Amino acid sequence: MRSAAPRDFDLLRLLPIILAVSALAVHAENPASPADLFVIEALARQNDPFPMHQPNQLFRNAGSGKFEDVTAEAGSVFDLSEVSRGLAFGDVDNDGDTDVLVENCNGRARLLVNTVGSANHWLGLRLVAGAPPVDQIGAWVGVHRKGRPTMWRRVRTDGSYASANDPRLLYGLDGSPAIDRVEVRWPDGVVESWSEVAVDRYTTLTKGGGVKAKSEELAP
Ligand SMILES: [Ca+2]
Ligand SMILES: [Ca+2]
Repeated sequence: MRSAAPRDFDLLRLLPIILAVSALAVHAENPASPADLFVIEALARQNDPFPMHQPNQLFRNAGSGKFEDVTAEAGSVFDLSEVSRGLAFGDVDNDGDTDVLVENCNGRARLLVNTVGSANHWLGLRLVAGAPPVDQIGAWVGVHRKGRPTMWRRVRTDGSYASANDPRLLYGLDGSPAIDRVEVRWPDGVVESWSEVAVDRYTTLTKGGGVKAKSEELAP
């Protein structure tokens, strides 16, 4: 086993979905791209103080329902063999890509800082309501762009075992920053729309601050 020092992972323009003992989704760099897999598994060993340790794995979505193992490209942290059980996702440095916290039993937490880069534009949103503002778990948010399918995301923090994710939404915009509007379907069914939302940064959308609208299409 190599050094236990955590290291950045750089998977070049990927959108990971990361799986732990339980499964969850994450958007790292471009949520419009196919999803990849980060797998934490359990394997029992005899006469070992931490018998369930095992290296984690990362899989690239090759499309057509197939995944390829890209663990060897993902940095030395994947050489470690630890008892990983929880994964939490969030953009800890607010640079538009999703970073990953791996939580280990009887061991250090590992923060994997995404170094995928900023070649593509992105949109970051936080959805709140009330005073003090509360994150609106369950809200659906659609980003409408000309000539492209609407990208729908749901505000959520759930996913992996004993872990909670960043409730903010992250959208990859490829090379074009143009957005027609952002449509929010709040948990109580109210629909609002925003036409001016800055890209390449995070923006907080507060319930009541948009234009009341009728949803033109149903969120998934
Ligand atoms: Ca980041
Ligand atoms: Ca980054």
